[in-house]
Amino acid sequence: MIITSAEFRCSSQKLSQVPDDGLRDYAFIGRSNVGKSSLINRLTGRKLAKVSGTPGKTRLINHFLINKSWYLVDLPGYGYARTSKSLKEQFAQIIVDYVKGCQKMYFLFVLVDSRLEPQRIDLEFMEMLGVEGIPFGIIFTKTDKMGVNKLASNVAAYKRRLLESWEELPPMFTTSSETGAGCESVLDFIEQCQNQTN
Ligand SMILES: Nc1nc2c(ncn2[C@@H]2O[C@H](COP(=O)(O)OP(=O)(O)OP(=O)(O)O)[C@@H](O)[C@H]2O)c(=O)[nH]1
Ligand SMILES: [Mg+2]
Repeated sequence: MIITSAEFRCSSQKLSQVPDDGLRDYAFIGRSNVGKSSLINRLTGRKLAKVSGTPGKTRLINHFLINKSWYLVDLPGYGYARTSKSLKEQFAQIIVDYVKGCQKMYFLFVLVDSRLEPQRIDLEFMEMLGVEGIPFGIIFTKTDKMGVNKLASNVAAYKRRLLESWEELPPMFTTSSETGAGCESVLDFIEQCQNQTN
């Protein structure tokens, strides 16, 4: 898919403020600092989303209108809290409301750092998505930070871990916002979704 236009549409503090125009949302979620905003910028080839080396940069639900026909949605990260907090408390209400309640969210990309072994918070989050029947895929980020062999073995280990509790694996992508690797696959996937009528 070629992106011909990408523009910031709005930042929402709560679900009721999300654009209500029937256009589909493709949203990006994951732990703080995993690279959600960077990937949105790389996919669009524009500096749309705010990026920072300090976790917790994105605090609102940000809608970017793509090709005047669908949205990329940048969400706040989760898991950025003192360890004394329970897992549940590490998910801002805004995220839970959006993910569970947004009718126009068509697909959710869960971003995980390709360098790390499966993290409990991500696995629990995906578990919740499964229970709620929310369609999602996994994007392994920051692949430029390691060699191809290490990446392949990390992804294989992740799949093995998922297959302990899932019958089927979700769609998976490996990306780098630094080099642009894997971005085309993500856009092609969205294009296929856009070609589906429901
Ligand atoms: N090397 C490398 N660095 C990356 C990549 N993606 C993101 N980063 C860096 O990781 C840091 C966090 O990136 P963000 O895109 O702001 O992460 P985020 O997930 O949006 O973070 P929050 O909004 O805080 O939840 C920044 O310093 C980025 O430059 C990547 O693919 N490769
Ligand atoms: Mg961000």
